[in-house]
Amino acid sequence: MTVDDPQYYVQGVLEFNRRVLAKTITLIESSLPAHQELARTIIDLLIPYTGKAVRLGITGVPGVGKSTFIESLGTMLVKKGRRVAVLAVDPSSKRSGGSVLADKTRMEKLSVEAKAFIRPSPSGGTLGGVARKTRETMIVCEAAGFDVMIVETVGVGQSETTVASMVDFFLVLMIAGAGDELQGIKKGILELADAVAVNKADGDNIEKAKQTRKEYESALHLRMPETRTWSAPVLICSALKMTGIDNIWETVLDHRKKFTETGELEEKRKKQSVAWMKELLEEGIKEWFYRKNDFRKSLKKLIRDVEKGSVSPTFAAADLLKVLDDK
Ligand SMILES: Nc1nc2c(ncn2[C@@H]2O[C@H](COP(=O)(O)OP(=O)(O)OP(=O)(O)O)[C@@H](O)[C@H]2O)c(=O)[nH]1
Ligand SMILES: [Mg+2]
Repeated sequence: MTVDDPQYYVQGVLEFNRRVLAKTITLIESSLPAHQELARTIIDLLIPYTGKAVRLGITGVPGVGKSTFIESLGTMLVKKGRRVAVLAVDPSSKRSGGSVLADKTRMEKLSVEAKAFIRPSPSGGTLGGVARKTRETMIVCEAAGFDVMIVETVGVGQSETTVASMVDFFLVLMIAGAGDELQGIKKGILELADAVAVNKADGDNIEKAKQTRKEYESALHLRMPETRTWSAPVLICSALKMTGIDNIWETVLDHRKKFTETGELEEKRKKQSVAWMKELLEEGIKEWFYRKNDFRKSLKKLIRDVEKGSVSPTFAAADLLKVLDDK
């Protein structure tokens, strides 16, 4: 089999061949059209082998302890016999030459585990592009037999909504302390949370963490329960001392059990798949549109006209969209 044969990758991934796994992910991350087409075929062939893994998303502001938490949770899960893949969505990856490096060193215990796989965020491009690559990588990892996917993102942009849309369970990490921190949380992020964990509950910080937990509990009570089956609990943990981590994992499993029984998990995943397809479709339409040469010329001219004020934005847009009527 040659390296442009999809079967080479599919078989390698299914056999848990690490070298082929890495090669497949490199294809997914490549921007060459030929690679992307090959990657699409591979993904399509691998999809039937996926769906069983626990998909867990984790967010929190820089410094909250995401990497330390994932290291602790990951090593705990590996000890339980799980295979853990850690992926990241960080569209601002330009800054993260450092972050990737830092994570490699911070997750030093997990990264040497044979049953673990750590892949830093695909770099460059739009959030949509980074998310697509991470979603596809997730599929490849699941097909390879990883049964826990941890997707990490820094909670400072749109990326947490994106990650929440690709996982079964979304965990928001918080830090104990300053009372006004509650106000500092981006509106909407608590809406996404299936659980909140107050991290760094160790040493002198334990009492503060308990206090913060109470504050978040009342903040969360103000919102509607997520579903009839679930309302997000607030937990405390220390990623550093590895306390409370098992409790958080139990919560993830409890959520999974309940959502499986009610059919909500399947429903959630269906919705996510359709939303993903629509996202790709819209992206594709935009790309196709902007690639058209005659369109680009008219666009340039109309931009100048709109700037001058000789044509209204409404008219200009309608005029450009006329190309669609010709088809
Ligand atoms: N005391 C204490 N310190 C912690 C805990 N978890 C993380 N830290 C420390 O907090 C600092 C930041 O931890 P990271 O795990 O790198 O945080 P992060 O959220 O991954 O940060 P970014 O990658 O920059 O977004 C490090 O110095 C950790 O050692 C904890 O549970 N207790
Ligand atoms: Mg980190």
